[in-house]
Amino acid sequence: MGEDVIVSPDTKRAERIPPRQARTVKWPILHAGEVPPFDPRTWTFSIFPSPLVEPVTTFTWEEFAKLPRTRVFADMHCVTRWSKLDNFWEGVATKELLKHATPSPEAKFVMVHCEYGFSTNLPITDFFDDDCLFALKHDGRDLTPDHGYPVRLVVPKLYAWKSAKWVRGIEFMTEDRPGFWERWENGGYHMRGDPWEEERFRNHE
Ligand SMILES: Nc1nc2c(c(=O)[nH]1)N[C@H]1C(S)=C(S)[C@@H](COP(=O)(O)O)O[C@H]1N2
Ligand SMILES: [Mo]
Repeated sequence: MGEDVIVSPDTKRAERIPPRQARTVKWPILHAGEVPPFDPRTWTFSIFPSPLVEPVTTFTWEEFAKLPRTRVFADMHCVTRWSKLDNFWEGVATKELLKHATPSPEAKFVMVHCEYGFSTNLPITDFFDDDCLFALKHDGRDLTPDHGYPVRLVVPKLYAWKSAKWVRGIEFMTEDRPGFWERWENGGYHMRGDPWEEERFRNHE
């Protein structure tokens, strides 16, 4: 592994499988709804207009694809109890966005918005962690449509439902708000989702 690869801290644990998870070698595909089409002429990535961030920015596909890339080595843990170790991601670090827009200190949470209305919420500190990125590639190849092509978020330290596929934008928030899987009607998944603490469901808070 080259020196420019960020190794996610959880991969350095002596025991890399969180409690009550099992290792999978294949890569399962998991999402609600259909796989969206991708049209590079109309695709955009938006920082949602809000008094919490300046300036308001929208990237075209051409612009987003040209942003500097980072590489992250990380494990992935789905709340349905599979863990896929040794993933090699390439993409745009979430921190890269800070070169284009400045969130105010009142921004404490981020909502990640995806195709077809999917969303997921994160504390801003988790979102801007060093190993958090908008991935375009996995193990050296473009993401497949099923796994989020062209761009997905990867948040190694949290359960994989926070690693939103087919991302189209982010919203800064002062207060936390549930995303898709976090809503009661979709299962009431945990607002944070730390696999090491087994933060699976909100009603276990
Ligand atoms: N847009 C979108 N992203 C999503 C989901 C979804 O339903 N919609 N499901 C999440 C869940 S529950 C998991 S476990 C991971 C699975 O990623 P994979 O299909 O690439 O393994 O995607 C996450 N990202
Ligand atoms: Mo999941």
